[in-house]
Amino acid sequence: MDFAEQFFSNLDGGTFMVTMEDVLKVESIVREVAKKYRASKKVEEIRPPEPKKTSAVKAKDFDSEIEIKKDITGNSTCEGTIKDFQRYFKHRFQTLGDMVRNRREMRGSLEISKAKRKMSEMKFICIVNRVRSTKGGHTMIEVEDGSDVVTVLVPNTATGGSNLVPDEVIGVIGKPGKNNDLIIAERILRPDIPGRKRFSGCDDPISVAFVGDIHVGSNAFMQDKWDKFMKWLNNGDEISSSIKYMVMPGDMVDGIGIYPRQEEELLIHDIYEQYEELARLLEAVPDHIKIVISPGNHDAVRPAEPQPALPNNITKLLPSEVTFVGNPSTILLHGVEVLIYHGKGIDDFISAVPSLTYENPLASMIEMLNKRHVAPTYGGKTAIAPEKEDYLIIDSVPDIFVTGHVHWVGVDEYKGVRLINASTWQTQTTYQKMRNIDPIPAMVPIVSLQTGRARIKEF
Ligand code: D5M
Ligand code: FE
Ligand code: ZN
Repeated sequence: MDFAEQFFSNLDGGTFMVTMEDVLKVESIVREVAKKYRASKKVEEIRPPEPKKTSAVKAKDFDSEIEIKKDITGNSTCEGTIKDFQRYFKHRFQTLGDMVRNRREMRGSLEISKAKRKMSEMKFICIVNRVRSTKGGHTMIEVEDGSDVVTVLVPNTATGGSNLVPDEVIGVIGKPGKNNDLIIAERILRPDIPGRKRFSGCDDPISVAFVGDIHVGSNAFMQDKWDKFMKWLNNGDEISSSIKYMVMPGDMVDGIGIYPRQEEELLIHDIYEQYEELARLLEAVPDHIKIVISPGNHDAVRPAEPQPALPNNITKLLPSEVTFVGNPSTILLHGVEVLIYHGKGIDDFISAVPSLTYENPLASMIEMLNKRHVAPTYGGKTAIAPEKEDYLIIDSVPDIFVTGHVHWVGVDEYKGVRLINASTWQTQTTYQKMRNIDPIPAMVPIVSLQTGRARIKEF
């Protein structure tokens, strides 16, 4: 209420509609509120409690059903030749272009070479080459579609015109500018999620826990919090005994040589020993909980995305019942579709789009769903391997989308998709302190696979 009062007293009297720009103008107040909210860290329960179950059904009474739907592991063919890159971006343009084309508003779209000759409204689908802001607060983009390259001015009044990033695929509805070479956009369309996804819950009253960024081997790994978590997992209260799966979206260990002077913050200096220690930690997980591990940028596999699953010389150190998948990957848990992505692409969204910050990484995940791509920009912080298909495209709309990486925690929903950020088990490192990264560690988001209800358990 304090915030609302401050906010509205800051708005000028003539305001009819509150826009994102209005909110950003009072950014300092928003930050203050966010800080207070984070300080309180009381996010145990984000929805009203479910009616109590009469029978005490337990996850261990059900068999696990894990199916891998999409994963680069075993399918990587790229060598990084120019041909590989051509094929990769063609596949991206084709696949995302078709999604944009399917939008009703894009009916009648033409190739750029034909569209730009029109004197009135024109529509085309393109990939963004370059994005820059103008002095007047508008955006200028250069786009192409294989038939032509054009410059488009996206006024800040254009619908959907904010958050443009290089290499994303968009639809443009616009008109010719005074100068023949310039097109003025009225509307930018994204592939987005058509309609609203219905959560395809399973019949069994079981749930999945998300446990990310453990960073074993770092001297900032929180052993005491982990032990507390394991104790709770084994004590069998109503929530913990409903957990059937544990999905781990990367940064299992701290790795070696990941950032400058990392060795000063390592407790375990050998990569194999780090995974051996991880194996010991996972031994405490009850046997009926099935673990799925996908890698992150600290793990021992190629850093370029899509990352294949951890290699054999690592997985043989870990419990044999673990399912190893790539990053990103899509799996079905009891029929519920889960998109697992470590989240490196969030770094690029945050550095490219002023309104996206590390204080709310879920907003970057919404951008990913809107653009149907987890890391569109080539040549930024996320290394991309040009596979023959673009595995970073979100082609199927998941029920649950989980990321880690940003050492934050949160649960949200976008058009019916559960968004999860999976916290960390590493407290702030010197490196993170230097970069002003303030983690929210030792939290476990848990989602019911039956109802889609999410909660966060704090340790
Ligand atoms: O990431 C730990 C934190 O550091 C997380 O908040 C993201 C942030 N991070 C990591 N790499 C970068 C780059 N390159 N730029 C900006 N912020 C970054 P972790 O992957 O665990 O080291
Ligand atoms: Fe991490
Ligand atoms: Zn990471």
